[in-house]
Amino acid sequence: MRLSQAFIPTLKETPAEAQIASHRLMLRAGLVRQMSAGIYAWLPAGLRVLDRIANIVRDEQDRVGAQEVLMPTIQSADLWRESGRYEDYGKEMLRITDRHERELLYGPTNEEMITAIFRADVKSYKSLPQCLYHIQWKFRDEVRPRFGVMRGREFLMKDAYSFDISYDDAVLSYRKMMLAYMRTFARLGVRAIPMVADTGPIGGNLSHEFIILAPTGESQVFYDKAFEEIDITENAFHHDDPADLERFYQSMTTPYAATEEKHDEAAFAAIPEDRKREGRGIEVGHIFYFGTKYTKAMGVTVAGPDGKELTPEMGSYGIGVSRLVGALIEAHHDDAGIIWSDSVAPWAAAILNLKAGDAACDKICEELYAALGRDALYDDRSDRPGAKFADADLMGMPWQIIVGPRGAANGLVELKRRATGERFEVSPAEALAKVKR
Ligand code: P5A
Repeated sequence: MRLSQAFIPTLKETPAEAQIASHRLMLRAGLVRQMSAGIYAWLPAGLRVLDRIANIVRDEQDRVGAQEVLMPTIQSADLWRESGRYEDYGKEMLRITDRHERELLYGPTNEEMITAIFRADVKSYKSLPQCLYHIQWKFRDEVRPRFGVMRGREFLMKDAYSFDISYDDAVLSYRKMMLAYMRTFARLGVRAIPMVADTGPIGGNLSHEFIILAPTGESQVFYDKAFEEIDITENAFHHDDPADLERFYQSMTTPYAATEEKHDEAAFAAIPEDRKREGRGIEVGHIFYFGTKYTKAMGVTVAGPDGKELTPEMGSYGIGVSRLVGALIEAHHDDAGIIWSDSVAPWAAAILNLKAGDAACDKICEELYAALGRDALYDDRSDRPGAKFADADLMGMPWQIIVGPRGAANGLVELKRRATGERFEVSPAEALAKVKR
């Protein structure tokens, strides 16, 4: 993308309504604009990040055998009456009436709908296990939407639903999803810690929240240093091996970790002083095991191996895809702006032409831009260098290829790593080799 033609409305001033860094930076870097309270439009740079996050989430869901579907945003009230949640859900649910006076709602989650889809077509234990997911917009009429996309009213969620024939199998599904989540967050460039949680309106008696650490997090969290020592990418846990899943689950649930609601002072006090960790955390995912809560209420059975009908066991698994855009910024930014990881950055590199119109600078920049294609944001504007440096730092691309007249005359460019500030004087070919993702 050429910056001179791009719709990336960056702001110099800090917007007054934004209280936390990620919200300020998302507005200043031109990622989103608020359309009404808690409802955002995603602009080109923001949408690129949202899509990249969704694709990593998708990839790790597919890897553990979950299958993607797409359910509608609008649901019928009758479906929710079957589970008894239509009344229970209260004011957070956006209720709609159509022209025939039929009651509809904008889905805050999809347990009932997926259960109805399963009920219509699955008749035998032979079709199980099944795990289906979608990445779809949700609406929750939060009393106090705030912090930009972190607590929105309309937000993008990945929600998966598992169906198993026994408690033991359901436990395997739960653990497998926990592993998929740890892999997902590692690829997004953040450390997430699973913490025992309340189940709230989803129900059930087992759930874990995935918390990433950031000073502006909504809740106080307490954990053992052990979580900083586990490298999920190096630890080869196989998701189809029950023994590995057991080992993995133990490593995630044995060391102490809790949010303030579930905090146990005595258990925390027992941890050696130098291993105690405390901070603020952001919930980026939440998984639930709730057994037969929905299948029973909605009359779902399948024929078991002995011919008797059995009621499938379920779990549901959520990731806040749009919240993650804000959460990743909370975790990685500095005074100058956003610091994207290579995996989610809207563009792998910014090309900064410090003297647009200079033949040598233009030539090198055009060649770099042609080689990087869609993965580069080319600052071809005729602004002064200071403005270009500031915008590139604000937008946070992991690499900056800085092309100035002095270097260009000698066939050299400067390559800057946004995260560390390191700079290297290299040939354009060397810069390309480093930057390509
Ligand atoms: C699990 C999947 C559920 O809804 N049903 C389907 C279960 N869980 S949850 O914890 O309520 O939500 C899952 C994740 O969605 C994100 N999230 C939000 N993001 C932005 N704005 C909101 N208002 C919001 N509410 C929930 C969180 O990341 C949460 O972990």
